[in-house]
Amino acid sequence: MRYLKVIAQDRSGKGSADTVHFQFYEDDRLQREATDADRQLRSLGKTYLKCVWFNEGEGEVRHLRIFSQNPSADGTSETVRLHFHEGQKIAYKAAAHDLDNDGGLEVILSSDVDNDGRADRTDRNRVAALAKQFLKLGW
Ligand SMILES: [Ca+2]
Ligand SMILES: [Ca+2]
Repeated sequence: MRYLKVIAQDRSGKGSADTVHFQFYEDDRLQREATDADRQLRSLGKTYLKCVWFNEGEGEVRHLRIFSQNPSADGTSETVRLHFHEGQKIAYKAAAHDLDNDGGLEVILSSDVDNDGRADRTDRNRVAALAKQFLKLGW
């Protein structure tokens, strides 16, 4: 199974994340690493920073694992799942579904993904943006 691991870090100790790392995994083996200097990953990194799920210093305990599922195996992705991890534990999750397989995401399941204390439309927009930006990578 393939997934993308996204890690944000507050390396300068200013109380907000300043660094985003990306690790592409296949069957739990690291295939490729990248940063948000990679043009393809810049907007995904920006959206992820808005979720305020980051580590102090160079920690990696908090991270996002994002992957797609295609139950009908027709070559297009029907579901994108987002697991916000605290170590091996999933702290919270979100998902985006393309029900009619037209490339648009009709159903967004989301809690307070950006950790501002409210679960609202902004959270669903962030999940939709992360899902779309992830699908563009074709991973
Ligand atoms: Ca659709
Ligand atoms: Ca929120």
